[in-house]
Amino acid sequence: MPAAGPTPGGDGLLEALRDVVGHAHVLTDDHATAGYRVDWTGRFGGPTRAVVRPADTDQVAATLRLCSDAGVPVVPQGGNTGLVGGGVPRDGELVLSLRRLDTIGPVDPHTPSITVGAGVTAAAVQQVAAGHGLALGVDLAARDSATIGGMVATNAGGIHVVAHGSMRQQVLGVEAVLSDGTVVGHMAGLVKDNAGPDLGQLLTGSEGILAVITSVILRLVPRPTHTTVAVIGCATVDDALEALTAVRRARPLAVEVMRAAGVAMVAQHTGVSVPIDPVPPWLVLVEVEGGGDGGGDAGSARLVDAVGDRPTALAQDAADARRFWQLRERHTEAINARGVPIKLDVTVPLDRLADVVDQLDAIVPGAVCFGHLAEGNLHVNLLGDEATAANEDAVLRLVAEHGGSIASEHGVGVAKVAHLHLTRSVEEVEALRRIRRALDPAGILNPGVVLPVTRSGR
Ligand code: 2HG
Ligand code: ZN
Repeated sequence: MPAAGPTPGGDGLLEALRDVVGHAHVLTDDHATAGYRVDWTGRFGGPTRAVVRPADTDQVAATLRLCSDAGVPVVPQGGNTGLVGGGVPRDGELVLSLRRLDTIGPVDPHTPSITVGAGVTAAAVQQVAAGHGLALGVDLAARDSATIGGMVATNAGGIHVVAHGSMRQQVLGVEAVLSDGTVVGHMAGLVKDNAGPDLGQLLTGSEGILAVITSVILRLVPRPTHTTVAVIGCATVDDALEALTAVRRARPLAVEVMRAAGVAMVAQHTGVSVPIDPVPPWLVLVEVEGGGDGGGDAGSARLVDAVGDRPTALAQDAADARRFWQLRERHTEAINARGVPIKLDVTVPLDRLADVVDQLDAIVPGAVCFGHLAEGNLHVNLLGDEATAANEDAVLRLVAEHGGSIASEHGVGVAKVAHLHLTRSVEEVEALRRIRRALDPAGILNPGVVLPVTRSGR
């Protein structure tokens, strides 16, 4: 664990910050800042000058104004569930924790939508939305800790993208603070609003380099009353893709993919058994709306129709469904139990997936590979002797050569900065840099994240 940064006695900035957020919310000692300084993977992190915990937008604005004036770099942080090092300090930056911005509601049942503070967790939104028969369209394994501000800032994806899109598709309004303390945002919450470019969409996926998100209006979707979950065994990648195409007709909420070795590792780690014996090389987990009864359009009937004669385990009850999902969602934790991985999060065009997997197996045969099949989003985790910079480079180049993306849903953070050029042109990166300069002239917001730092330090 990296040590806390120096906190010089009588530091004028820290005193001024204490005046803004209160003494108890400027953390400087090692113990208090520990959970803010290292990311979930244990791979990224560093010392911090202080962790500042504002309670509202005004306090965020005052904090940023002080930091801009002092030229002190700031790392905005939500639930600290990121996996690419974009929300933890690297070199003494101040951590701006948004978790106390946890106002939730109101719900507009007609649009339908909900207004929430940046620090509200995905699980909390789901809980409030459920009370209205609604749901947040994005769901992910880190739901209990991941905050809405962070999820918008990283355009989080998760397990329901096939049905509802990623965070970008849920965002109807964003309030944010620029580095000089200016509050910007459009919180009308209109579904249709083409009165010029959409600043909220610009900030969605900007990873804290353009502004600090303080509040969001999110679209909600109808909450399914019943769902059916199945695990389908597939012999090859092509077979899994055929299953995907068939399953799309059943209007899936989720189509996830796992491999035998990864599933065996999760089963061993969690004690959850694999529902298909013998375990097939590829396992596709599908969830569709609708339960087991209700005639031809019931979820189970649509699924059975789609899977053909592949070996399939159909969840018989909620406990089965939970077990099937654990085999998928607990990959991350099972991987971490084996050591600190290099996490690659790539999109591969579906028509190249079989080729890419063949070549991947030649480069890193031990990689733990799973993900969101419908989007071609593979999570390639390198462990042990395979967790090398050379292998990371080879995998990302392979993906880029096949027209994929080197950062599918976790973002660029600091982890992928050196590889950004593989899928973003020089002109694109320069355009982003210009936008950043315009919005953050002091250059204090998350330096070193997304964009390579230039010789001028910007
Ligand atoms: C998931 O889909 C997350 O479970 C984490 O995006 C992926 O641990 C990973 O590589
Ligand atoms: Zn994922």
